[in-house]
Order: sequence, then structure tokens, then C-alpha cells
Amino acid sequence: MKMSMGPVGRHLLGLAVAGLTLATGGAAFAELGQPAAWEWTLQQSASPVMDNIVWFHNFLFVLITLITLFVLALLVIVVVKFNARANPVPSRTTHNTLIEVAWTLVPVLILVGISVPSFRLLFLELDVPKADLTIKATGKQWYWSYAYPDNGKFEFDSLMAQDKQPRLLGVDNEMVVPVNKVVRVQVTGADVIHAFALPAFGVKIDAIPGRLNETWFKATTTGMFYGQCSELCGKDHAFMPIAIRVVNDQEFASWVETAKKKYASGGTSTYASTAGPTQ
Ligand SMILES: [Cu+2]
Repeated sequence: MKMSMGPVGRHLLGLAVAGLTLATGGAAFAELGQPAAWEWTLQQSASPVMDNIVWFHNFLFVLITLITLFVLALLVIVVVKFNARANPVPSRTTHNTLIEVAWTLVPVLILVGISVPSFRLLFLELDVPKADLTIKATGKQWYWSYAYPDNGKFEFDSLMAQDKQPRLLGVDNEMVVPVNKVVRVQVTGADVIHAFALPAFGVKIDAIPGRLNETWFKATTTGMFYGQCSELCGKDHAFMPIAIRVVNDQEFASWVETAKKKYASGGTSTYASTAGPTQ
């Protein structure tokens, strides 16, 4: 059978091509680690977890598109073939065992097929692998504090900086991490519930007072990465960004040395109130 495309089909194809061009063209403007104007896709991935999230998202998108088209086709068939005009004498069919078994079994299999990669992704996100370093992020009204227990036990505050770009995402003191290292992030809240989120790393976890949540990321490229508090936490919720600078090992080592001195006094520090090492 020869497939031919009518003018409507060609128009639709043209629209699809235009959409794709726009999408890929739009992505070209996007800078790694931050949102772009008119962005409607996920941010570019920079961690293994986000790679998996992107894969899962695309997998589901294909699946739901096929299901939607299938249901649409069934509806069209029913409307055309079984309307009152086409069937002056209505059918008295009430049961069809084969179809009933099929429409029960097929959705079950589809859902099981979705649950397998879904659970695998959840475990990947929350089973923290052996960490190279731990950072504690504390959400406060309305800024973040980062503590480095493995690298000299300093802690510092990270506040949004109005003079920095990107607007509403730049901060005075960024969290700094080494590239290609497993960073365990322990997250808590000091006053109300906040949420620590960084789209490019596929990280989003609640910061709850009195509770220590744990997640991880492994940044695969150096550069600046931005996220935002993702749990409504009060009037300046929109103004407590998360900025992470990913650097190479030497840069990280020298930053740690500077940070130890710079943040030694840390008035509100987690470590300031303790008499000595607790471990
Ligand atoms: Cu918030």
C-alpha cells in the first residue's frame, strides 16, 4: 500500500519541523546550569541522576503520546462507525471476554513497565553512594547556609546578591564543589520548611526543621549551576537562590584553604556552639 500525504498532512509536518527547529535553536541559547528565556524543556543535565530523569521523562512522553493517539483513534472509530445514522438497528452486544481481559491486562503491563524504571530512578536518587565529601545545607528565612564538615568544619551563609547575574540567582557566597566527585548533601531547615533544589543535577529535597534529609549529586562539568528554594517559606521565598560553583580538584583545594580563614569566625555556625569535635 502506498502512503501519500495530503495538504493537511504536509502542513502538520511543516509545523512539527518548525517546532523542532525552534526547540533545538532555543536550546542553543541556553546556558548550562541556569534557566533560559522561553525555555520549555528540562534544563540540560550535568549529573548522572539528571541523565536518568531526562531519559525517564522522554520515555514517558513517547508512551503517553502513543496511548493518547490510540485512544483518539478508538474514539474516532466509534464516532464514525457506531453512530445512530450508521446503525439504524442498534447492536445488543454487552460482553466480550477477550476485549475485557485485554483492556485490563495491557494497562497493568504498561504500569508495571513504567514502575520498573521509576523505582530504579527513585533508588538512584536516594541511595547515596560512597561520598567523597559531605556538605550540609540549612534553609533559613531567607537564605542558605553551607557547612563543610569534611573540609575544615567551616560554615557560611549564602545570600542573594542584587548586583550579581543571573538576576535573582546570583549569590554572595556560592557553594563550591569539586567536579566528578560524589557530593552528599545533608539538608535541614532552621525555621520553617524550605527545599533544596538544583535542576541540572536532578536534586530536589525538603529542608525540614528537626530532620536531616540526605541526597547526592555528582557534577560532570565545571561551571556555575543555579537552583532555587522550592518550598514556599515566607515573603522572601523567591529570593533565596542556590548557586553551586563546580571546579577542578586543585581549585577546590585552594578554595577550601581560603574559605577556612574567611569563614573561621562564623557567628551562627553549626560548629561555633560546640566545645570541640563531637566525633
Ligand atoms: Cu522557600
